[in-house]
Amino acid sequence: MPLTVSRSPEVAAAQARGGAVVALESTLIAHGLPRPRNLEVARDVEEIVRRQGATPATIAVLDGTVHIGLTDVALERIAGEESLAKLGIRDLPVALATGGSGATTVASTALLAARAGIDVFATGGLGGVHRGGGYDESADLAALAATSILVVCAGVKSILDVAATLERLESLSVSVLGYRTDAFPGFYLTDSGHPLDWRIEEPAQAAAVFTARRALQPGAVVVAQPLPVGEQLDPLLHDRVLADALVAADADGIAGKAVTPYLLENLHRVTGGESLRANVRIIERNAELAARIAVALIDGAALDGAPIHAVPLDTARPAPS
Ligand code: PSU
Ligand code: MN
Repeated sequence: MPLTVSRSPEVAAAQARGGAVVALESTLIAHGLPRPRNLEVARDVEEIVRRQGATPATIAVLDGTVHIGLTDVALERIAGEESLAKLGIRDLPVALATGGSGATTVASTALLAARAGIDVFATGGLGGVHRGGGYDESADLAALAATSILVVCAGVKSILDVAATLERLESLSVSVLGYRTDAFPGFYLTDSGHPLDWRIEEPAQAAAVFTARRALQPGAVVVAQPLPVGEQLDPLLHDRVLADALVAADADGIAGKAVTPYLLENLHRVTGGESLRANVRIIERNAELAARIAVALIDGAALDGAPIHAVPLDTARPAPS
């Protein structure tokens, strides 16, 4: 059975003319942000991508069909439907075979985007290794290891064990670049406290690394962009509410794919919307950078067979302008 995908007219037109396209995930709309702000953000982020000269492709499964690019009616459905399924890769075949609907995670969005010929994907924070004794590792990590995609994010959600997640990304040979930073971002926080091996300064460098990666083997290039210090969540507030949220999740017996939405919702509530504000800024900024990278990737490809050199990533050297 071939995989049937429905492209929005906008995405189909962009791909037909070889234009830049940016994939956007729908789980953060359906399960990561509260209603009705989530719908505003979903629309706003698409506009940000368009303003950079790229085409947004928000991805979801509706009534058994993969949608690459959503109409406004479909966006309303994703944002508004109570108890919409959260579809990781393992859930996709079930939804497709049974005519189901759901929002796609980083893992399933990356897979579907790559299958649809989209190279660049913007999200908030990746899933990863959860904290605590029980073993919980997001399927995002294995998916990124297997998929040729460039993902722009603000690191991994700070609800996770960041050190363990970075180790897993290394084991899985996922390329990780800091965008204008030497430190891995901490999602709500500018700096997770963990250093990075590679730093880039310009979107074209991200595009060149992705091109080189694709020539080598499948697997993702993660471009980690931090919030500016002035826009991060107050670190003291962050540490206090996160500790409380983790205890509450444990006490409430939250498990499986409910963990991430539970923790995010708890934080948005107890920070009086401060974590939500930071989360929205992360998504907006990442969408903008992803669009600029997608445009750079198209421009690079138009160099007509010119060899693409690995960019100088050494921070001691000045970045090419
Ligand atoms: N980042 C956000 N908000 C989110 C998520 C990530 O800012 O809602 C979602 C993504 O869809 C990610 C998923 O793939 O959480 C990870 O869930 P899990 O930990 O169950 O794999
Ligand atoms: Mn999990």
